[in-house]
Amino acid sequence: MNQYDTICGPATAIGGAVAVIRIAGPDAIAIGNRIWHGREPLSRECARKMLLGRAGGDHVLAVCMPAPASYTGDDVVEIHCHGGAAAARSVLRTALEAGCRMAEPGEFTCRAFLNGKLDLVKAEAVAEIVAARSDTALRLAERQLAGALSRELQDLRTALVEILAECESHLDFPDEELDWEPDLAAGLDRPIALTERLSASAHAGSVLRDGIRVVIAGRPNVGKSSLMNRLLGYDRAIVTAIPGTTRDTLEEPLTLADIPIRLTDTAGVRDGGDHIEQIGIERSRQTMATAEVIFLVLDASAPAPAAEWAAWQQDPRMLVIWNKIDLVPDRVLPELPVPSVRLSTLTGENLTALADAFRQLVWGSSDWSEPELAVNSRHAAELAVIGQLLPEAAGSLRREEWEVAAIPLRSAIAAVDRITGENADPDLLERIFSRFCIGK
Ligand SMILES: Nc1nc2c(ncn2[C@@H]2O[C@H](COP(=O)(O)OP(=O)(O)OP(=O)(O)O)[C@@H](O)[C@H]2O)c(=O)[nH]1
Ligand SMILES: [Mg+2]
Repeated sequence: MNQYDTICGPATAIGGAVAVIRIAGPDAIAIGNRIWHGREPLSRECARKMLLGRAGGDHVLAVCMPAPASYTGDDVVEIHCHGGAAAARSVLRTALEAGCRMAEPGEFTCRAFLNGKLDLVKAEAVAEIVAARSDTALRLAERQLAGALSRELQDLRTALVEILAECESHLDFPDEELDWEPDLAAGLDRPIALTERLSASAHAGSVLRDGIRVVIAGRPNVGKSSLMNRLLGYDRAIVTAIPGTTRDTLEEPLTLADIPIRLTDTAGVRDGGDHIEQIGIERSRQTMATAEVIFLVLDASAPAPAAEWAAWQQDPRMLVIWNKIDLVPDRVLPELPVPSVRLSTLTGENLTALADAFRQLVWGSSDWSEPELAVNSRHAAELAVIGQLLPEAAGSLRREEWEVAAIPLRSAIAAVDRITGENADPDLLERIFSRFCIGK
């Protein structure tokens, strides 16, 4: 990514009513004027005004956002043309012919980062807003973009820098009677607590960003595929009264209890069946092995489950679903050592109980409230490093070993800087921004 090129890319998904082509870089306005023609040329004087004109043979709107008051921090021109692949491509082609280079994935946001418009944590939030699959994940990403996490990290950094400065003045002026902080180690209590709090948010961050893998398992004919269809809200899986209907695993994304999940329906596990069914059953077992949550469906109208399920009942990933209670509404069901719900996928009765039990299983509590912020795995890895370094530094400070204490303090500050992208190395930037979509 060369920062001095003028780049272009589609800022909207192709296929909508309107497509936005974004041009950014030192020649953006000149190139904009080469491909767009209106009553007056694009210039600083018409900043942030929508102007009607023509480009690539189409009637389009153009808006000019001169540096530094633009998303990327350099000159930006956006052309709003008719949506649809051909119309957008035509404008894009003329921009390329007029001297632009096609933007790499995430290159606009990368420029915003390099121009100091946002730190790395905020840049990541931009991608997360685009990728958010639940309202909670979206709000989390919006707060991160607004600076909720950046502020905490800034606080952490400031506290560490102050302690390091004190530590270094002990080294520089060992014999002077300065106004020394009496208990420097205690000054690390708050940074340590903050690091722990941020680290603890990683689980929520991973659940809300990456979602979790949920598998529907059980014997044939208990209603696994019916449950899949009910949760999806449409008939995705084939449902019949014949045991062994589902032969292969079937995966779909959805949101349950505001948690993004990948839900997999599996072939009912039983002995016998033909060769194809046995391959399907082997897949079911493999899918279950890697699942984070297992919905074990049992038929409430059938005799108590066979002993083979007993082992599964010890599994902390398990949520037992007694299905078909419409057939036996008054039946007293056996107590189980794992959470269980009773419902009917046929009538939809009690499905909300499943969402509640699922929320409880994932968050470990029924009164889970949305976190203010949640770190991602990259942040968590650095926070783990900081979490080790700070107690080490505190120990040295208590022993008044200033020189020794300064080493972990410096390393911890460097780790905070890696999170926010201060002095970030190009490989890291490449890794992060390549996950963005083109035009973002
Ligand atoms: N009465 C009643 N019938 C149900 C309910 N859920 C599913 N069924 C019926 O049970 C039969 C089996 O349903 P499926 O969803 O195909 O069961 P499955 O567990 O996917 O079965 P396999 O794919 O063979 O493993 C069908 O005839 C469904 O209509 C329920 O809640 N109540
Ligand atoms: Mg099925």
